[in-house]
Formats: sequence, C-alpha cells, structure tokens
Amino acid sequence: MNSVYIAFGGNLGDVLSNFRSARQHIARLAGVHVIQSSRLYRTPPLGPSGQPDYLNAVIAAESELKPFALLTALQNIERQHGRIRAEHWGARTLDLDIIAMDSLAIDDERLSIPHPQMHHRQFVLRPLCDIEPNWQHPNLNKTASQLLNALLLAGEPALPQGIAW
Ligand code: A4P
Ligand code: MG
Repeated sequence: MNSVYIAFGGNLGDVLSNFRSARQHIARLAGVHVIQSSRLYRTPPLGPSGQPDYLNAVIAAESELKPFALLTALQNIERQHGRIRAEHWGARTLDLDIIAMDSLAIDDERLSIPHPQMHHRQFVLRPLCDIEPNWQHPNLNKTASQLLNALLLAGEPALPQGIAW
C-alpha cells in the first residue's frame, strides 16, 4: 500500500465537472482509496501562450496498484474524459499526473516519480501543501512546503486562494 498524490490539470471544456468525474473514477479503481482533495486553483498557463487559464488540484489516495498499473489506469480515465494528446504543454481537457508515491523514486521513460517538473510548479506544490506540506522529496530532500516557499522567495506571485470542489 502506497500513499499516492495525483495532480489534476485542465483548461478545455467543463474542467470542474471533468475533475469531479475523474475523482469518482479513481475512487472506483480496485485497490485505490481516495483519502483527501486539495482546494481547486485557477492558474495562469505554463507553455504555449493564448491558452485559457487552467484549473489545478491534487488528491491523495492509498493505492495497492503498482506505479505502472496506476499510470495505465489514469491514462484510461484521461481518455474517457476526452483527452487527445496533441501539442506538448498545449490545452487539454484533463491531465492526470502521478506527482509522488511515498518516498519512491522512479526514472523510466514512461514514468518519472516524483514528477520531474513538480518542484518548479506552484500549481502542483500549492495544492499538495493543502494535503501534505511535510511530504519529503526523495531526491531534493526538501518538503513540499519548503519547495513552495522557494518559488515564492524567488519572486513568483502567489496563486489566489483556492476553493473546495
Ligand atoms: N509520464 C512520465 N512520468 C509521469 C508521471 N509521473 N505521471 C509520461 C504521469 N505521466 C508521466 O504525458 C506524457 C508522458 O509522460 C506520458 O505518456 C507518461 O508516460 P502526457 O500527459 O501525455 O503529455 P503532456 O501532459 O503534454 O506532457 P507533460 O510533459 O506530462 O506535461 P505536463 O508536465 O503534465 O504539463 N499550466 C498550468 N497552469 N497548469 C497545468 O496543469 N500543465 C501542463 C502540462 C502545461 N501547462 C500547465 C499545466
Ligand atoms: Mg501529463
């Protein structure tokens, strides 16, 4: 059994309804129990300009699934919510990324855990801190809240307050 943190992102279509539906789909996976949801944040797009703002959130779950089995299950759920892989970092209906699994470190071309960009991204760290500010990055040896503070100290404007969803 692992504690897993899954990041939700999207900026096309009815994103909030996709997030709620995806959370239910994850909760229905055999061997996965959703424990907690972060608040929901509206965030400026990282990547190609001209895309709408994103919504972002993180959920915590207990999972008996092995990392690659969980990745496949999440990709199926993305597909069921209209995800088409087109432009890299381009607009999308639903992106489900595995942010972390306990203190596991995996570096495979199909799966990197922790997610390799997470420590640069307020839209991941801010919601993760709602749930588990003391989660420790296995390679950087810093907690989620230390990583978030580093971005704020570097001058990034803080995200506006999130809402329950
Ligand atoms: N992959 C490797 N590690 C993981 C992991 N930990 N979790 C592989 C999930 N997938 C992982 O992802 C490409 C491949 O990454 C997958 O086939 C999987 O095997 P993808 O979802 O198909 O493509 P992508 O999302 O376009 O690429 P990428 O690099 O995952 O993009 P990101 O990093 O997810 O960034 N701006 C805001 N404000 N909010 C956002 O959420 N998201 C993105 C996408 C860009 N800008 C954003 C946001
Ligand atoms: Mg992704």
